[in-house]
Amino acid sequence: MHTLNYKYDNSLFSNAFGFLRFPLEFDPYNNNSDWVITGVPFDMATSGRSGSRFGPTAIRQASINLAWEHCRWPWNFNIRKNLHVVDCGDLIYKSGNIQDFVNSLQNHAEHLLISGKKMLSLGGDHYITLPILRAYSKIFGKIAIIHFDAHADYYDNDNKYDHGVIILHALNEELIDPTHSIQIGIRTEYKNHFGFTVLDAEYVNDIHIDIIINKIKSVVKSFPIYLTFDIDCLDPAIAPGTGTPVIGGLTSYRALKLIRSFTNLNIVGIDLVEVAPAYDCAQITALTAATLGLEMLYTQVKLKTKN
Ligand SMILES: [Mn+2]
Repeated sequence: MHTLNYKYDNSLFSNAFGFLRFPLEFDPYNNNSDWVITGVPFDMATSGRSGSRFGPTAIRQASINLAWEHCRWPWNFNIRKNLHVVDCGDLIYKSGNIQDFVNSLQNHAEHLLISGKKMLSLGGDHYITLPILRAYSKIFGKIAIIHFDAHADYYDNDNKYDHGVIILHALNEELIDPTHSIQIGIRTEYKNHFGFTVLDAEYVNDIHIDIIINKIKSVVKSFPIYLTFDIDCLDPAIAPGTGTPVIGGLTSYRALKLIRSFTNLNIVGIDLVEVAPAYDCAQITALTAATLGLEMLYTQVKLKTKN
C-alpha cells in the first residue's frame, strides 16, 4: 500500500506541519515523550502590530529547512535519537474570548506538566507566557526565568490583557523569583527592575560572550528555569517579522552562542514568541525562531545524558 512518507530527510518544503517533522501527537498527555511542542496562535494582547497568531505555522514551515541535518552543526549527536519530542498542533480556544484562551492554555499546560512533560510553546504574542507560568508555578513553586526581549514587560498600564505587562503580573502573582531571574537584550524604558538582573542590549552586544554566560549562570544557578524568548530581542535587521521591533538588538549569532551555553541549566520549559510573519522578509524571522527552538532542544539532550 502506498503511504505518504514524511521522513525527515526528504524535500525542504513538503510538510505535515509538525515542527522539524517531529511526530504529530494529538493526545500529548498519554505518551512517552519528553518534550511537547504546542502552537499557540493568539495575538489579542498585542500593543503594536498584530499577526503573531500566524507565528506557529510560519515557524513550523521554516523549520523544514533544518530537518535534513542528522546532527545539527556543531552538535555531535542526532537529536531524534536522544530526545523524544512530539508536536501536538495548535491550542484550540474560543476565538475572541481571551479568558477562554487563558483557561484553555493553563489547563493544557497543567495536564502536560502533571503527565511529566516539558513544554516548548510557539507563540503567539508574549501574553501566552503568563498562563503557562501559572501552570508551572503550581508544579515548581516560584520559578526562575531567562527572558530574552527588547522590552522588560512590566509596564504598569493597568491593563489585564497586555503582552507588555506579563512580567509584572507574574511578579504580583508570585509565579517567578526575580532574584534568580535574568532579562537579556532590554532596550526600551523601564522605571524599576523589581529585583531582576537586567543585561541590556548595549551590555550584551559589547561585553565578551563568556562574561555574559557566566553572569547568567551565576544568577539562575540550579533553579528550575522557564526560558522565554521574544524574537524582538534580536535586531529587526535580523528578525523583522515581529509586532514591536526595536533597533539595536542582538545578532542571531550572539543569541545562538548564549543558547548553546545552556546545556547544564535546569530548563523545564521554553517558549518562542512574537513571530509575526506578515512583517517578515524571506522567512528569515521564522527560520531564526525555528533554529533557536531546535538549538534549545539540543541543550536538553546534553542535560539528559549528564543526569
Ligand atoms: Mn518584546
